[in-house]
Amino acid sequence: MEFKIDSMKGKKVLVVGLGKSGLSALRFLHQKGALVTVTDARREEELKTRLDPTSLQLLTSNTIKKVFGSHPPKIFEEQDLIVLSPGVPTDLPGIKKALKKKIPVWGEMELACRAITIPIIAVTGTNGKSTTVTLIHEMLKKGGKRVLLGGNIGTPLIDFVEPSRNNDLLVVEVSSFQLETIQSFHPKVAVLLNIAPDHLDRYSRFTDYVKAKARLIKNQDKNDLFIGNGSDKYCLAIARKTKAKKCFFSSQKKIPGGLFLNGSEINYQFGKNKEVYLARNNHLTGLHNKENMMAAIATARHFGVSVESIQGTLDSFLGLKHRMEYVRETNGVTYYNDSKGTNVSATLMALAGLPDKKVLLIAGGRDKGSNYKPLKTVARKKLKGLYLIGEAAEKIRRELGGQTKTVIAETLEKAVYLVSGDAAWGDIILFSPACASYDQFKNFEHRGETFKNLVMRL
Ligand code: UMA
Repeated sequence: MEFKIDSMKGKKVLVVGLGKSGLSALRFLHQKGALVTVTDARREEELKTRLDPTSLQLLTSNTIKKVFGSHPPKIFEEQDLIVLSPGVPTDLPGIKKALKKKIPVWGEMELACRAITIPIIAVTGTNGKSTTVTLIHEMLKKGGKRVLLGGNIGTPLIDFVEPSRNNDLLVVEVSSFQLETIQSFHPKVAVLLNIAPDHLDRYSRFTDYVKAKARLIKNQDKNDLFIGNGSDKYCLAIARKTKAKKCFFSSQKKIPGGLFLNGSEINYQFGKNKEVYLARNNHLTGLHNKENMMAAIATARHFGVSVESIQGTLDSFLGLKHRMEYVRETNGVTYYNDSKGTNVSATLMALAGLPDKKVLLIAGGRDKGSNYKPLKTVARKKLKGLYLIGEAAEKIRRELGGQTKTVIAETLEKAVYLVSGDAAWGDIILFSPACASYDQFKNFEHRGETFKNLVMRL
C-alpha cells in the first residue's frame, strides 16, 4: 500500500527504537492521529530514566501501545507502516516478516522528507560531516538564507516539518544507517566527503557500508548537484553513477573545473571564474578540514553566497565540540578532546596535524569490528604513549603490538590520571578513541564532557 503522509489518521504505525529519532517520530505520528505502537529493546524501567517528563507524559496516552524489552515479530505484521530509528538494524526478524507482507518500512528520515518540501542539502561521508554541515549552515545564513540544520548531527529531521514552512533550505547530516531506510529522500545538493572503513559491527562487509553511502544519490536527477571528493576512489565510483551535475574537490591534486589546494589557498575554478579562499583558520587545520571547507564553499556558491561571506565564515568558525577541541594547557601539557573520533580514520586524521614523539593518546571504547593496524606506523612515529580504555582495549593492544609504551587503563578516569602523570613539558594529550562510546558512556558527547571535566580537575 502506498502511504500518504497526510492521511495518517487511524493508521497503525510501529515506531522501533525510543531514542531521539523514535521519540520525535512518535510525537509527529501521534499528532497526525495515527495509532502508534512503540517498541524498544530496553526494559521500561531503564527507558524511563532516559526520558524527559513531557515524553513520559506522552507515553501515557491511551492511543499509544508500548512493547518494551524486546521486539516480538508478531507486532510488526499487524501494522500499516513501520518507522525505524537509525540505530536499529534492518535485519530484525519482525522487519523481514513485515517486508514479506509488503508493509512499508521507513527510516525516520524517510517519514520526515515526505512532509518537508523545501530543498535539502545532504552531507555524508565517514568523517567531517558535522564540520561541513555546520560550515554550510553558517555560510548560507551569512548569505541571507533562512536555513535549518539537522539529521545525524543531533536533531531528527521530523522535528523540522513545521519550521520548514518558514525556511528556504534544510542542511542535513546523513549517516549510512539513515540512508539504508530512505526511499524518496531526494537532496537537491548531495555532498560525499570520503569513505573509509567504519561501523563494521553493523555491516558484515565494507562494501555493504559503501552501498549504504551510495544511496545518497539514489533519487538525484539532472537538475541536482553532486559534490564529491575527487581523490577518494569510493566517492569517484559513486559519482560515476549519479545523474546530477558534478563538482569535485581535492586536497591531493589540481581539479580543473573544481576546487583544489594551492599552498594554503583554496582555488575554485568554474567557467571563466577563478576564486581564491584563504584557509587560515587554526580551528580548521589538516588536509581533511581543507576538504570540508571546499565542499562547503562549493555548496554555498551554488546557492549564490558571495565570496566575501564565505571567507568571513571560514575565518570566524570556532570549531566543533568534541572534534579536536582544545581543552586546556596545564604544566606545559596541552589537552585535546576528539571524542567524536569514533573510527580509525578519524583518529589518524586527528594525529596527522600533531608533532612527532610528543603525543600521548587515549583511545578505546566499544569496538565496531574495526581493524586498528592502520594506526601502527603513526603510533611508532608520533606517540610517546598509548592509554587504552573500554571493551576494545585488549584488541587494540594486540593489533598495534608494542609500537609505543602501551598501558591498559580500563576507564577514562584512570587513563587521564596515568597520562597526566607521564606527560612532560611540551607534550600533547589527545583523546581520540577510534571506537564507539556506548560501552561506558551514553554517547560521544557524554564521553567528551567526562574527559573535559576530568582534565579541568587536574
Ligand atoms: N534500539 C532498539 N532496538 C535495537 C537497537 C536500538 O530498540 O535493535 C533502541 C535503543 O534501546 C535506544 C534507541 O533505539 O533506546 C536508540 O535509537 P538510535 O540508536 O537510532 O539513536 P537516536 O537517539 O534515535 O539517535 C539517532 C542517531 N544515532 C544513531 O544512528 C546510532 C544519532 O546519531 C542522531 O543524532 C539522531 O538519531 C538524530 O538524527 C548519533 C550517532 O552515533 C550521533 N550516529 C552514528 C555516527 O555518527 O557514527 C551513525
